[in-house]
Amino acid sequence: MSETEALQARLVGDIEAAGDLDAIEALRVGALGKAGTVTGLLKTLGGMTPDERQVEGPKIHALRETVTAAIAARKAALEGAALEAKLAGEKLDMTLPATDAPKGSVHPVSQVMDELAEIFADMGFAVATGPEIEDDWRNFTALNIPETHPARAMHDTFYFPDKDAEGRAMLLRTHTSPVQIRTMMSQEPPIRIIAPGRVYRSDSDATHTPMFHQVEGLVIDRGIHMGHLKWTLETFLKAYFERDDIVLRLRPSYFPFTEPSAEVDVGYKQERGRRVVGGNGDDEGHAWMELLGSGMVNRRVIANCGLDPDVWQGFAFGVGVDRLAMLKYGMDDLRAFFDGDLRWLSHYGFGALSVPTLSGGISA
Ligand code: 2U9
Repeated sequence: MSETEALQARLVGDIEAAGDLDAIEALRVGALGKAGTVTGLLKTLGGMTPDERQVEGPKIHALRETVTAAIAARKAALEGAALEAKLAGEKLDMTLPATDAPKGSVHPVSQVMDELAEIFADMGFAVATGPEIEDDWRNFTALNIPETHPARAMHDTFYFPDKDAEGRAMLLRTHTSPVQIRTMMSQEPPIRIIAPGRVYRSDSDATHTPMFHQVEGLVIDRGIHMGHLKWTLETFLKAYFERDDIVLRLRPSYFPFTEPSAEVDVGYKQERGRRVVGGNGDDEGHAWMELLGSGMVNRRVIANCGLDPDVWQGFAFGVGVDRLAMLKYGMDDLRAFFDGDLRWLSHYGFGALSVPTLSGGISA
């Protein structure tokens, strides 16, 4: 074996046995660096006769090529193995929750709306929604609210400057009732829906904001009476406040869209500076608080939607969602609901994964 062949065998053997990238680099410097063994052999070419150079030149150049290729191959193998090891150790479970990412929370109004949808779904009610920009026919006329009714005054309603294509005045809905009008005109009875959503009134003080949230309910079927209304509201409030001792008091009232109409009071007790719903309002230490409006749907409203009021009857009710949230979760200022203050939201907000279910607990 020539000197060149012996050197090649030794170098290739060492390279293939190199355990890491540092060892490879040391071998490269030792062979191909300025003072390297292969570089040294290349330098001997200058001192050779042309005949010797003709024989030795190709051998030494081939040695350099072989050693260079062996180093590159071993380096690639080691780098590949290092990457595999790194990937195996860096396994990322995408199903785990983020730990130090900033946390958002579910607004109490959204939470309460989810609770309402869950409670009413259990009683067979679907959730209906509709546009917040409405026309005055669906918002007022269809609901038996005459032109002269105070609710129509510019003072309470946000009107748009232009009329729609049919010449109807456009406005921001003042209640969610136009959703029920749309449902009655597009669906065959029986109807059982709740309509939760934003409503707008030109009103602003400690207990009124220009935008607030309502949920209204509507049942249309044959032979519906006030007993169905009272049972539904009682069952709803027991589920919502998560207690069985809810007592209702229905007081005669007036709304253009219901006849007869009733204001619904609920018994409560003052405890540690806040109202706690429950008990008979006439009992010692208790009082009544007005909570909902309700009634039998006015037959004129049923007829306005193209249904025969001698065949179809129904009941309806309405309640402020913000008010329901304040009563259950103990907030005292309505305006804070719409400030977007992160400290308020992190205090009163709900975890994104705490979805209300009847089986899992409504507000658990
Ligand atoms: C149709 C027929 C009847 C919905 C009703 C009330 C009584 C009511 C208020 C409660 C507090 C509004 O948010 S609040 O200020 N609502 O008193 N709402 S009956 O009656 C309807 C709705 C639609 C077709």
